[in-house]
Amino acid sequence: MARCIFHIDLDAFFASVEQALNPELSGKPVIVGGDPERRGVVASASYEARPFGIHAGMPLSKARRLCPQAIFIQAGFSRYREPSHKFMEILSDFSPCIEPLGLDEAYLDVTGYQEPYGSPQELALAIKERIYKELKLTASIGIATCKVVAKIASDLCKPDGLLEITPGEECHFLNPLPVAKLPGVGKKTEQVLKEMAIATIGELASLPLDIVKKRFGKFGMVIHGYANGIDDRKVEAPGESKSINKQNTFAQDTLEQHFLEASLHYLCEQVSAELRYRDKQARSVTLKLRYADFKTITRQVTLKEASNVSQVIFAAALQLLSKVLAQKEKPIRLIGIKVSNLSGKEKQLHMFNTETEKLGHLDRAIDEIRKRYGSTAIKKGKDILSLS
Ligand code: DCP
Ligand code: CA
Repeated sequence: MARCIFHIDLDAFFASVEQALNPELSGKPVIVGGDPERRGVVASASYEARPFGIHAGMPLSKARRLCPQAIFIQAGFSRYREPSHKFMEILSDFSPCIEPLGLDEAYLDVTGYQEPYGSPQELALAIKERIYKELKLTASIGIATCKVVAKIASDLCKPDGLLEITPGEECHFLNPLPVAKLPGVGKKTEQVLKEMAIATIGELASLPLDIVKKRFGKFGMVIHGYANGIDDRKVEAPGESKSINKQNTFAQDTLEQHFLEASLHYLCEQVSAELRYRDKQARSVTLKLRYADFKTITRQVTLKEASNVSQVIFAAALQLLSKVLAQKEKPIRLIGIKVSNLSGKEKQLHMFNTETEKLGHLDRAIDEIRKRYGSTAIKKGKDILSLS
């Protein structure tokens, strides 16, 4: 039986929460970021601000120039946590098979759960109605037989949209879209495909698999499958995930050691914070590097004892990076970190390991400050380097 998968994404999440909290902002261009006089970028722009060309990631100073009448608000993560929890709770009332992605999006496998509603679209409308009634937020929902098609569909019907791609229609829907719509295809891959005279998903789909595989390796097999509407990934509850991954693709390939280390430090901070948030500790740390020619390598190390302390994870990752850099001088396009072999927080720190214990306290203090004042409120030396 074909699966019925929803991808549900809240529209302009941070900006919409601000509008829901303050009705005076509704219908107006709202830009959530930091202080535009200082350095910072747009985190979320309301749909009223988007016709001015404003999008996430744009420097706030530019956003101010393009839309001076916009209302600028500094992100307050504590204001977004509750609506995010409630959003996930609403979704789990419709199907137990939910996979949250970040704060404001989730996959929901509703196979079999749509019957009482008459159709998947009726079920999706019921979800949208509940979200609006309880949170005063709009959501866009893509419906398809697999994750990748559902995600692209929700993206295309924003804001406040609903788009169902019925079984068998996947390729018809995907074929004319630009390749950049495929998850995982960023500027670099897009450029390489362009050099191969591939601009649309349909063109990628009809390339022989071995050509794509030769050019992009394993990653090529994945995007070729996606381009053909093939994606067997299950909708999995986060509790079931056995690892945490973070990775970063650089704007330019690099071999600059300080930059690589700073990026790695930032990624280690992120995975460690997520471990602490989930009350987990990791025993294995894996470094992933993708070179300019798309060749990808991984190197793994097992820690003496499980940890969620940023500095411990970073030290392990740095050791792996240094070893690789000493062996190979080839520009790098992507760096990633994975922590796995996870355990609960029952593990006690050794009494005598006061240095690690202190670092753990420091991490928790930083988590608390970031929770209250936002992720950019406090930075360690290496992160500042990676941002500059
Ligand atoms: N976010 C951020 N920095 C970014 C991108 C996103 O802080 N560069 C935060 C703010 C967003 C939230 O994550 O509100 C969700 O990200 P989305 O990419 O889903 O963006 P929006 O929800 O704002 O808009 P859209 O309607 O396009 O989903
Ligand atoms: Ca969103």
